[in-house]
Amino acid sequence: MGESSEHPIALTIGTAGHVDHGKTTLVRYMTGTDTDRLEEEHRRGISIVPGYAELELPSGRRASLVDVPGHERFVKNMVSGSTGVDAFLLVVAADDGVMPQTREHLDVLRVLGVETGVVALTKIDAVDEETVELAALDVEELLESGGISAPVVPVSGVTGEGIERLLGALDTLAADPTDSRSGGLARLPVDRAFVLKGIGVVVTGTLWSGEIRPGDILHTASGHRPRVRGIQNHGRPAEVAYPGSRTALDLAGVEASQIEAGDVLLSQPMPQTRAFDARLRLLEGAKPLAHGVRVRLHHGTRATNARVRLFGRGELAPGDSSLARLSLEEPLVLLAGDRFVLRSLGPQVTVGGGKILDTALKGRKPEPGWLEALERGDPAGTIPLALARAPHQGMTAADLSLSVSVTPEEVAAAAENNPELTSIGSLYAFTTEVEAAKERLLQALRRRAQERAEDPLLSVAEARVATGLSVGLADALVLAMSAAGEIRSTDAGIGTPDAGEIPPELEREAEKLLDELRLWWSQPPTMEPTPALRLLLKRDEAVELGGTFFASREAAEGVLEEIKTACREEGGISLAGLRDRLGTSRKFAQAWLEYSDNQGVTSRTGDVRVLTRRYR
Ligand SMILES: Nc1nc2c(ncn2[C@@H]2O[C@H](COP(=O)(O)OP(=O)(O)OP(=O)(O)O)[C@@H](O)[C@H]2O)c(=O)[nH]1
Ligand SMILES: [Mg+2]
Repeated sequence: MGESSEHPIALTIGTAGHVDHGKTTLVRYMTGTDTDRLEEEHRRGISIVPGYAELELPSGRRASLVDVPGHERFVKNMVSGSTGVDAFLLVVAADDGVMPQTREHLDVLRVLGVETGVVALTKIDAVDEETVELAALDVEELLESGGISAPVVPVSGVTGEGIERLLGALDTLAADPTDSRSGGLARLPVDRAFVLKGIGVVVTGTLWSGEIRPGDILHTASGHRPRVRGIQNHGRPAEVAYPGSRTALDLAGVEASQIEAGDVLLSQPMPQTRAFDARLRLLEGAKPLAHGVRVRLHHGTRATNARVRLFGRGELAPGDSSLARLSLEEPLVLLAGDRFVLRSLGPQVTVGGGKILDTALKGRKPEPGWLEALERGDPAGTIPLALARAPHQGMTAADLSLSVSVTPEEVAAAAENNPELTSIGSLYAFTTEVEAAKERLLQALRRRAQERAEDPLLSVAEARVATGLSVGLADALVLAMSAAGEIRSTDAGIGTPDAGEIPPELEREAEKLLDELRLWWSQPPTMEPTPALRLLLKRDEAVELGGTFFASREAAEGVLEEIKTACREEGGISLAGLRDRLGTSRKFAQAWLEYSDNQGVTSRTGDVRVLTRRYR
């Protein structure tokens, strides 16, 4: 437990090398673990699937070793095992020298961005010194051609000769804290999923980023939400799975049939991607790659067929690179910055690979300028470009982290150093956009205050509709502007700072109108609902009759009294009866009777109104 908290970013080392060159033997010598777990591996004397062991280094630091198979038929398993490793342990048998999968594995590692490591020149007990020297030269040449520098250590996995030096060299390797660029997202590509009797569903993998703790709810791409019951790291219970660590999870809430090797467990739901834009690199030894060709794409512990579309060229030459769009036959959970490996479909060999630049294509045409900026990876350049794609919305630091592969700190620094960027609430947006949005919001509120001085508040939703702001930006603006006193925010809605105070002119107008209504009494003229009238209605000083007549509250009460009296005296009142009592026209009598019905004073039986029970 002590060790893991001292080294929260775990070092993961992946073996590499041609079949039978002694990878598993070396791992067993160094760790005491036989990584060939399968009966078939023992029977055939070769590794088939990746195996895992813990290695204690001379400094006391612990590393995870991933032992991959060397046979050419299992390169796909090697690719899956090598995903998430920080460094390589390339094993070359001194009696055999550099062989095809020595090269192919090194190619895969380079494509995956794993360029540091150590070479073990093994089986030195079985050959003379001269053969060891020749093999060493062979290896040096291979490394040089790949532009890689790594110590070459002669060893024997049988006698243990040279192992101490090898461990010393491995101890100098650094783990890559890849975590911060994914905004804290935990991602675990599953390499094994099985059922343990008495425990349940167990999955294993190398945690790419983020942290996982018991009790966490994780998400699969197919929508399952397993809960983490327990965590193990190399067979020991662990409180936390740290980025880079070898992780076994005991899961609740998921059936064995719902999760398999190749799935990705995530700390938050993520959309799957069917196409992405990338920088694609073709290996020196590969055949030219034609526009439109189908290939096998390996990402994490998953592989799918894909079609390659090269941007602005018909063919990619060996050793060359191009921006390209890859369309997948099966969707995958991908993030900008992820590496992928491409293998040909015909003879299945590794032909190249690359780095994902953009997964959020949304049907857009390729934009080389944008992709080149993403590729340069300079936050000061990419953040404005990302914002420019939906300028009215703004983006959170987490959105930006996921879409252009920057850390939240880089987002904050970029916003601080660039006056064109502003942070508002949890959003980042262009200063001009924020200013314009503020102005639009204020205008909408001022317009409302003018048109409806008696009811000047808008709900946030109404304000959004009126201004066309996104939900996130509207909420952030409302919070920021009300905190700054630029708008007034109440439970009833938002308004200009002085919203709710009735302008004196309107007050005077309303008073004048009320006087007129009182004079007209039961026979008001038809009128439009002006602000002054609406203010009287809101204050209950005026009432509405059938939508076209408005009378003073006193007149309405007087008329209702008249109706009640008539009913009590005569048992009911007809239209003509009320017309005569009020000395008015049928039109007004009709409107008042309907008003009386609506107020629950009378109800209609035939041509006559009678008092409702309440007023009898
Ligand atoms: N003499 C000698 N034999 C070795 C040494 N290392 C491995 N071997 C033998 O070489 C054979 C292959 O060794 P493995 O460790 O299985 O080779 P591998 O690289 O893991 O093979 P794959 O995983 O199938 O690619 C076995 O018979 C080992 O006993 C060594 O240092 N000296
Ligand atoms: Mg092996």
